[in-house]
Amino acid sequence: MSNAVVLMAYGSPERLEDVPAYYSDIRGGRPIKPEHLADLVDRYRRLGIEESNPLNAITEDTRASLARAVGVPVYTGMKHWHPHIAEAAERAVEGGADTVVGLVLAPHYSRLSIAGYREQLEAALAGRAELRFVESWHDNEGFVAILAEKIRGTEAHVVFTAHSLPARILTEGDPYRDQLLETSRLVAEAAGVDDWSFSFQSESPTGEPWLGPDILDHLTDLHSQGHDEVLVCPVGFVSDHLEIRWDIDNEAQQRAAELGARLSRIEMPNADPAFVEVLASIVREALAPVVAAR
Ligand code: FEC
Repeated sequence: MSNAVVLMAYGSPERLEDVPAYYSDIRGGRPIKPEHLADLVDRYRRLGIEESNPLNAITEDTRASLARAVGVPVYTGMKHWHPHIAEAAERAVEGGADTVVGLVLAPHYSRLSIAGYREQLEAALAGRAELRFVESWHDNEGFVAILAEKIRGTEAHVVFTAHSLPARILTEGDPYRDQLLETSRLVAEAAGVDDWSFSFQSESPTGEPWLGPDILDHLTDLHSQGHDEVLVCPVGFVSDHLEIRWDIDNEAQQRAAELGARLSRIEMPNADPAFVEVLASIVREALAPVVAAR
């Protein structure tokens, strides 16, 4: 009887030449306009990923630290790049696991995000091991405490952010936005911060309406309300990657500069020991009934 963890992340192209195949995987085979591909290649080039890629390196650090913390094999599975979720599942089964914890490095559930990770993992395991899938950990006390620590005492207006999704999720009863607002409220309360708001970021050009407000419009609105100092706390993400280093550090920073406002952001949890301990506690909780039954 043995356990394993499949730790899942979005995935990121390792080299610039991987970007077309990576984008095609994200689009699920639907057509990509050449100007959108060129724009994406340009963003990755300007972040300097030719040599190495921050998201993949951070995920590997997190994986190794989590394995040490829980004393169980942890395999990385990427949704849109290598090693794919199916490869991680295969390694877990080959390693003799009969129970697999599926944990995504994204705290909030949506049918358009977390459900996709689950489907890939379930299909790959194909009943060969019991799956204990963590659907959401947006209100985890330890996670909330880590973020609260990063904004406590700030004089700036705090803007919590997360990846936008197509607006149709609201009519489909998806909990994504409610969970994001709950995390934001819990973090603000724990930090004793009253001056905060929420906005989405990183909308994709798919031709349908996405959830708003987008951070760039939101910064303009905040400026017109007299907020000239903003601290961005991206609650929907946990590591430094394209959506942080480009969309916040570049685009939002530029918009703030145009407005004459100051924008800073919190350090992402990445593979910090306190954050790895939060992940470890989630894994232990998921395995508790299994351990008790043995
Ligand atoms: O650093 C990196 O290389 C990867 C950064 C990255 C993360 C990420 C997280 C989320 N996404 C979510 C939803 C969507 C939907 C679409 C979509 C498109 C993209 C594209 C890139 C990209 N996403 Fe992403 N996302 C990251 C990167 N995302 C690149 C394609 C080009 C572009 O739009 O700029 C639209 C798909 C479609 O076209 O049909 C929807 C959600 C998350 C947060 C949860 C998670 O991490 O899984 C939700 C990191």
